[in-house]
Amino acid sequence: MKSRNYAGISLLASLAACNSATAETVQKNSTQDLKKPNVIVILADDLGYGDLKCYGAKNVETPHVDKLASEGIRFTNAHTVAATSTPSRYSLLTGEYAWRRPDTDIAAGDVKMIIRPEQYTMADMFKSAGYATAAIGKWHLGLGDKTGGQDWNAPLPAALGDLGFDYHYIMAATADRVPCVFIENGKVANYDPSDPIEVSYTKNFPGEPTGKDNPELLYNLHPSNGHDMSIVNGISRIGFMKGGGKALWKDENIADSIAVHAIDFIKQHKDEPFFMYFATNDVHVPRFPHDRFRGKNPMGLRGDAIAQFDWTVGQLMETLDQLGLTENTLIILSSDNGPVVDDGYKDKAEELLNGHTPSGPWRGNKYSAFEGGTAVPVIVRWPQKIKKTGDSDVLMSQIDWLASLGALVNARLPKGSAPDSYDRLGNLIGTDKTDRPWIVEQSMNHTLSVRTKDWKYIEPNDDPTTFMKAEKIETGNLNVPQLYEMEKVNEQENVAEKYPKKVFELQTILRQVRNK
Ligand code: NG6
Ligand code: CA
Repeated sequence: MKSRNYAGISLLASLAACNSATAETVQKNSTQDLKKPNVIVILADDLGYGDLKCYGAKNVETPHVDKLASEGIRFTNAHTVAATSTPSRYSLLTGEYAWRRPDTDIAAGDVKMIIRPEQYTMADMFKSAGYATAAIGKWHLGLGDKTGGQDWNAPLPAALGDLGFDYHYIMAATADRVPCVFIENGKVANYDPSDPIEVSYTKNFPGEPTGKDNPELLYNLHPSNGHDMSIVNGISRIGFMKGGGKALWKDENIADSIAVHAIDFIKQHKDEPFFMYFATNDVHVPRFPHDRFRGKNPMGLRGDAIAQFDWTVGQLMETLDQLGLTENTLIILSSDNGPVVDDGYKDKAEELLNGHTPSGPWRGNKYSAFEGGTAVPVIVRWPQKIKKTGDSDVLMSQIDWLASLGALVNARLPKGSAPDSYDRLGNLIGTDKTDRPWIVEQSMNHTLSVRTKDWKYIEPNDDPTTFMKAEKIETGNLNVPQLYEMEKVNEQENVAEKYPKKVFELQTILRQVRNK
């Protein structure tokens, strides 16, 4: 790693220096513990900082997640790398900032696999340390080796087996994007040879109904913005697809399907260390929870989807309990980006908020350069090691999880891999309260921000959209530098002109990170 000096301080080097101490501590501890911990990363979709009861949510009960938090550490200043799914997940799984690559924006359902097979991933890291590895749930990082025109009726030429995952059971993209099928180990799960699958993101297939032309065929969840292409299970989506037959998922069963596959994986690997990347569809649109969760709280479908997420977490916790694995399993629970209320379907999420604030105290939501885009809940539980439970306000970014978990399992990361990930294991398990000196956040339009404990700098950009009308979200875009005093008034007053030296300092960090 190159390091550059500014005013006598090498910012990147100082960050690197923090790491080695933790690594040594971990090495010493881990030789005492013969059995490596299982690691489960639970990643919710679009779950906001304020969407869990233990983070102050109104109108919804989340008893399982609350229990997890009460038995571990609840982080109050933790961030995703990006304010949308694809770049956020790319960064989490590779330890490389997504903005270093041009092809990591919100992915269509027919793009080729974005993480290249030769790239080092979190799964590779665990595999190298002797773990069984799995990815279950939402993927949204492309599959196969060509964009558009992929043959979904044959084994995919590139899939998660090439990225270090021994097993995968995933949604190809998102629930609102075709193809609406699960992929199991590189093939459509429950493939139905009598109804071959065709997918296009450019044109419809002759005679196939769409939400735009055939709204009478829609179930009672109509689009409010976009989402008016192919109709699958009475819900119109982004993109066109034909066929699928019995392989098509039922939206109300998605949570059950992924829970069942996760539980099976845990049971199969109960006697060896395992790593599971478990990414729920909840609470992304279309919100279509199972009947068991419908009508249970005043927030309607969005609240029901949060309850379904909580149930899913409970299922994993119960399985670990039954198998006696709770003590030595490290669970990290978080979200891929901040929350959104109306994300394109008329599900009454906005009308029924009833005083609930999905992003908690933060300004902005999903997509935004403001904190609401990337500030998310993070809960870490590992009963065997984390004895001091409670809150941690340490500044944290998901970019560091790969290197930190690598330190945990004594993995040797190959040179050049996970270039932006630093070992902050001590932060993650509560033994080190030193803040990361800075983190970098990415908004939907690639505006980068630098956040320190006390400050936030948002770089100027030319995008004239300051407000996304359909989603009712403040983007944080402005054509001049923005600087906020975080500890004082959050992101309310732009003080860039008042503190030019601070602006310069944070710009310098951004320049160094960009040029690394
Ligand atoms: C947007 C979609 C939104 C959601 C988002 C990706 C429209 C109008 N909006 O383009 O519904 O799918 O992409 O969300 O189509 S993410 O959490 O997977 O990044
Ligand atoms: Ca998301």
